[in-house]
Amino acid sequence: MNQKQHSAPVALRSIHVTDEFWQREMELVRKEVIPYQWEVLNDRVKDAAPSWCMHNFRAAAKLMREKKDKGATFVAPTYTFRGFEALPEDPEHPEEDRFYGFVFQDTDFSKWIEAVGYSLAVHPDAELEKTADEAIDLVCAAQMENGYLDTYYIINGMDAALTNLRDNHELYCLGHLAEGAVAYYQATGKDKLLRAACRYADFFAERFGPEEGKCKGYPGHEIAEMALIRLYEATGEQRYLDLSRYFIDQRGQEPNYFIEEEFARAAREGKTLRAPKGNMAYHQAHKPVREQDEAVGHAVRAVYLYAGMADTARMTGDERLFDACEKLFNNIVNQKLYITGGIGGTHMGESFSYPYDLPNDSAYSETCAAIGLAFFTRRMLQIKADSRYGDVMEQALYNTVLAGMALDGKSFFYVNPLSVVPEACAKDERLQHVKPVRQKWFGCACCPPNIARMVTSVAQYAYTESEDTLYTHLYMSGEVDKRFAGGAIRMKTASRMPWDGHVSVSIEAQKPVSGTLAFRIPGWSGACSAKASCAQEGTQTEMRDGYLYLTGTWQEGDGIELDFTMPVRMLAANPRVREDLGKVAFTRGPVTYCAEEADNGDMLHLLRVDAAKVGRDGEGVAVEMEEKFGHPTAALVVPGYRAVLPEAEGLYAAAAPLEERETTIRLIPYYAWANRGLGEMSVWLRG
Ligand code: FUB
Ligand code: ZN
Repeated sequence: MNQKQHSAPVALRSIHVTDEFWQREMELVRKEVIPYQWEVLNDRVKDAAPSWCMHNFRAAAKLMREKKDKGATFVAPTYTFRGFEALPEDPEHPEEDRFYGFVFQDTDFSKWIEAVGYSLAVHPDAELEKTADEAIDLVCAAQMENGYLDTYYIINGMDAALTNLRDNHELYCLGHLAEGAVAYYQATGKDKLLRAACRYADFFAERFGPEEGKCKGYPGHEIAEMALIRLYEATGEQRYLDLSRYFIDQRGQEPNYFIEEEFARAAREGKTLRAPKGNMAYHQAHKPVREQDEAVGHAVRAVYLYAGMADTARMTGDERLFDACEKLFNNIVNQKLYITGGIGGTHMGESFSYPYDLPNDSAYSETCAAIGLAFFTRRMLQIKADSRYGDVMEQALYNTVLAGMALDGKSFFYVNPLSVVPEACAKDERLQHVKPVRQKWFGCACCPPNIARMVTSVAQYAYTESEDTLYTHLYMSGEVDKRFAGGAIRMKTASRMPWDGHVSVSIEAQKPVSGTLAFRIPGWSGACSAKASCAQEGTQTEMRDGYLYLTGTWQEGDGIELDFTMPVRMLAANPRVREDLGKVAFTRGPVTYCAEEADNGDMLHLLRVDAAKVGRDGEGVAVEMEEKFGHPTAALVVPGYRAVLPEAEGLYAAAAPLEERETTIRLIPYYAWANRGLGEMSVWLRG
């Protein structure tokens, strides 16, 4: 691993996004999602599944207060398991002392405060900050003296804390809390939540580790690994890096902690357990991480782990760990990635399926998993700027991540299918997990707040920096400030991505400054040209791993013009993917397209693309800019046919060529589907 290539995300304060496309998304989150989510966290939204999140913090804070007031006479509740998801018997009258919701319900707050932090970093808002500060006061009031902070156990009985790391998410809650706390601290300079997160992390750092007598466990749902690195980077405290590394090194080692834990739990409950029930691959604990070369198990857990592995590999220079990340990345790309940038082929365990099993209508493709894939690939880019990682990051962001949220920011997808027939979703129990329209909220609300934190921080996926290089991974209009050893520059980008491949970069600088500007050459671009006009001669150009490096002395008025051709691409899947054989899908730039009933009528399976007319470079497809979705989008108009239904309704007849009539097939960006009511959708079409 070449240390010199490492980079870190540019601070949000140093980036000013003015991009037509991303600015709209960011404003949606700021104006719609963040306030809406706060209402949901407080169970004030009719027709949306209650969160119970702030209710739980209130209940835990009350317990803590009572403990303080009553001192020695306080009797802590004894652990009562009320289910992985505990709901009130009478939803109208929840009991104020009870814990409700999923065991990880605290993370609804943590993700919200993280998005708030990112938003405040670029858009100060005194009222929002006040609400956030009050929420933080409540959360901190729920923290125990020893630093422990998970309302599920605080309320249900601390005697069982740390007895089910595999399923009960205490370390997941730590991870999200740390991520939220760092974001809020970096935005506001207020460290109350950061101190709480550190105390909770310290609680684990004191109890977990290789030393004798310490717990040998690790997270059942990963995220603490990358969050602890973030805490380490924010505080400089070595113990957080050590703990993250410990979790990574320990996962999947023999004896398997989760199996031992399960036996211990059974013994504690007076039960006899013959064989453990847990599936270690689901938790990526089936073998040590450096030996893992296939992405398996719960998809969100997996990519969160890989992100943590990449972080740790970067921080420690661990080559074997990086190699494992690289193998896992390749495995995802070569065998397990939907063309929409989604991952997770099966709803069974919300998991990766076996190689090349990528069903379209029953896809799971959880929004959080695509977000996790962006986490992982951005971290791989931080180790090594290689456009293969950037391509996948971009594919996930522009397609499945954005599809997770309606264009008005008011409803969300958890599952992101590539083919939908509403009647099938309603009547086929195998598709119970697939919703043909976005939902206002979810009892298990992991995805919407994850979108909020992703979109508000998207600029940190566009730009990373090392001491001497500013990397551009995604193109979005705006400005970024970069300080090199010899001075600072402001780099301005003008781009109409994802609809147009021309990118114009200009430099502002008070004096000439030497440094390197690196630009990603997207894998989708047919051809690319770059022209730098610099006042000072001698700019060096180098192409490496799909990045263009321009090294020189930059001064006011210098500019770079990048041109990426953006052909319409008609793609076929590897024939090993049974579901897609004989079908084609369309992409243009980073955007994947789909056909919707609103444009093409129902029974989309009757459509067939005229591949010959489309042509090798997609020249037979018309690209039409339209305003249909409240912002400019490019639609594709594809030559094709529609099969004519026979008059006879009987099932079978002698085989004969299908009667077809010529038609055009209108495709819209996948992220924009399901914004025009109920209807069919399909990414893959017969071709
Ligand atoms: O377990 C926490 C979150 O809930 C997971 O990341 C999601 O897949 C959902 O199961
Ligand atoms: Zn989710």
